[in-house]
Amino acid sequence: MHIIRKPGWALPEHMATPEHLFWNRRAVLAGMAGAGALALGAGLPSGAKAQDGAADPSASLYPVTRNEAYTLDRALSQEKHVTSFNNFYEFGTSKSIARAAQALPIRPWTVTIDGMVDKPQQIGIDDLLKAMPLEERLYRFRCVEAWSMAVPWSGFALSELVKLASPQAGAKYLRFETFQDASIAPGQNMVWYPWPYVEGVTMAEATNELAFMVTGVYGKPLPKQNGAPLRLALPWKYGFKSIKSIVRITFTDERPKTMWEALGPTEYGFWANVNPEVAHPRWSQAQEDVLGTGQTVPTLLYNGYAEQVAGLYKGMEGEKLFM
Ligand SMILES: Nc1nc2c(c(=O)[nH]1)N[C@H]1C(S)=C(S)[C@@H](COP(=O)(O)O)O[C@H]1N2
Ligand SMILES: [Mo]
Repeated sequence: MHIIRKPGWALPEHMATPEHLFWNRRAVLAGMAGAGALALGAGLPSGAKAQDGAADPSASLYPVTRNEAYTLDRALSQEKHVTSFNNFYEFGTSKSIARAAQALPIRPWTVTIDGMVDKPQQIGIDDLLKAMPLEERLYRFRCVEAWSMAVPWSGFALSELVKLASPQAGAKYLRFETFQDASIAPGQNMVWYPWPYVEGVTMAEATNELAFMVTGVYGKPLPKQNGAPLRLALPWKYGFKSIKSIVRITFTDERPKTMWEALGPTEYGFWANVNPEVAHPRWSQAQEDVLGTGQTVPTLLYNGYAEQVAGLYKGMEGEKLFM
């Protein structure tokens, strides 16, 4: 296995509460049964095969032109690692959910844009892809569990979706919601999680140049295990902010209650900006294991994006910006 060596405290089960140590086993078993019953999932030799984009109706859109403003000082992670080492609790709490995630139907896929906007709408993903200017960006990615990767995402600036929605003056936040269907996603039978997965950003964060809606990776449509057909990427924040398989985006004047904040308010806050000097209550954030390399490197303030985002947080010293 390529899976990086990790101390026990960093296992995903420890992201939440202790009863999971018992209940997860049931959920994992349920997940295996679900995937086994699927013709598509069964018989796949590996997670890496499971994201073949050939059947995806958006396949002909990729690859898209790389935006050279967003490149990296480090090697890209290998595709096989990015697409087979995942966090997607809807499909189980282990990293090996790629096969189970193939049960998610991604067409038709409707995204609801609502709340405090002049143009509320329900838009099919293929219409959204046509309306948005697609580009590729190379981004760092830093999980709160102290591992990282470097990824060639395809997609569009979140600011373009904000324009499409035409927010009203009072809108201060965007609230994102993942699909909810426990018949597809066995993890959603774990009833102590406040499903659906919810994340949020401020309007200033949403319109920051770095905020990116991801629809593809490695020059192909996004694999289901990575959050197809639409996920968020906020490279200066911990990975749990990059919500997957989004069905609804609500503009609101209330700060969204995120799923991880609801589960562990003292460990996973709203801001979740990367800072090597502010430890998680249970582990250091000073370093990160680079996925697939066996290397550990120092973590950077705002994950290396301070220049673009530090200004967003001026005058907010009283807030817990780094949790
Ligand atoms: N809906 C949903 N989105 C999610 C998660 C999840 O469990 N469910 N996990 C988050 C976490 S903790 C991480 S690190 C990233 C992982 O993305 P990847 O599997 O593409 O690496 O997805 C984030 N988005
Ligand atoms: Mo994460």
